[in-house]
Amino acid sequence: MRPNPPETRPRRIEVVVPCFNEEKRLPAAAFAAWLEAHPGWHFRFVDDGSRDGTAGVIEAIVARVGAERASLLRLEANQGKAEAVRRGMLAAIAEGAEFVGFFDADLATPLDDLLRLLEPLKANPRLEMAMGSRVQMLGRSVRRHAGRHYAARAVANLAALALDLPVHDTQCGAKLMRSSPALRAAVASPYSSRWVFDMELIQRIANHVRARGVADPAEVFLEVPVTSWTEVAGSKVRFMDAVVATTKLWGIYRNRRAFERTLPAPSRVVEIDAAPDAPSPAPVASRER
Ligand SMILES: Nc1nc2c(ncn2[C@@H]2O[C@H](COP(=O)(O)OP(=O)(O)O)[C@@H](O)[C@H]2O)c(=O)[nH]1
Ligand SMILES: [Mg+2]
Repeated sequence: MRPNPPETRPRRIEVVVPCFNEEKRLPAAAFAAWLEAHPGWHFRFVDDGSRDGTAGVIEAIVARVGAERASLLRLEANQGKAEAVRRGMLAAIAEGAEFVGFFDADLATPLDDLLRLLEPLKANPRLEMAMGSRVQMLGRSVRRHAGRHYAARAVANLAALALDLPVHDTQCGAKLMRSSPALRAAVASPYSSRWVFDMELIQRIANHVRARGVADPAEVFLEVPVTSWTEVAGSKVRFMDAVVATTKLWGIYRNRRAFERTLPAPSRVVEIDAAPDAPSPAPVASRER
C-alpha cells in the first residue's frame, strides 16, 4: 500500500508515560478509552525496571488499542523518571513524531488537558513547548497538601530566578513539545537530576533558541493552567528528593551564566539622528515574576 501524501497523513503526537511500579495506580481503562477517542495520538509507556506487574498492565492496553496507538518500552534496570522520559522521547523523535510530550501515569491531571497543550503548539509555529501549570485559582481544581503546595511554590520561585524565565510551575508532569532541532538538542544527553530534569529540559531549549538569535527565550514557552490536579496517593517523590532538587538549582543558575558568557555582546545602538534635546526613551520595564 502506498503511504499517504504528507498533507493527508494524520499528525502523530507521542506522549511518553514514565512508569515505575505503577501496577496499582495506572488507570489502564482510562488510557485506552481516551486513545480510542483521539486518533493521531500515541502513548509510549516506559516501564522503568518495575518490580511489579506494570508491564502486564501496559501490554493489556497495547493489546486493546493496537501497536499503532500505544507501545511499551522496557528498561531493564530502574533509571529514574528523567532518563525514562528522555529515552521515550528519543524513540518518539526517531519514529518521526511531530509533537512529543510526557504525562504522569497516575493521571493527576486529566488526559483532556493534552488537547489544551496541543492547540497552541499547532497555532503558533514559534512555540517550542506548551506546559501544564498547577495554578490554584477560581474555576480550577488544583488540590495539593498544604506542605507540598508551599514547598513547590518556593522551588518554583527559585527555578524562575535560576532560569531567568517568568515561569510559574516547571514541575508539572504534563508537557508537550514540537519535535524540533531545539528538542533534539535538549534530549541528546542524560540530565543531571532525577526529578528536576524538567528545568534542565527547559534550560536546554532556551539556550538553543537563544543561540539561534531569539532574544527572549520566554517567547517559545507557554504555560497552560491545568483544569485539575489531584495528588494521587503513592507518590514516589520523598522529602529528601525535594532537598536534593533545590541544590540542583544552583547548577542550573551557573549553567545559564556560563552559557550567557558564550553569547556575542549585544551590539550598541547609536542614535545618530536623535535631536540633542530629544526626550530619552522610557525605561523598559523589567519582566514581572
Ligand atoms: N521512569 C520512572 N518513573 C518514575 C519513577 N518514579 C516515579 N515515576 C513516574 O513519574 C510520574 C510521577 O510520579 P509521582 O510519584 O506520581 O510523582 P508526584 O505526582 O510528583 O508526587 C509517574 O508516572 C511515575 O510512575 C522512576 O523511578 N522511574
Ligand atoms: Mg503523582
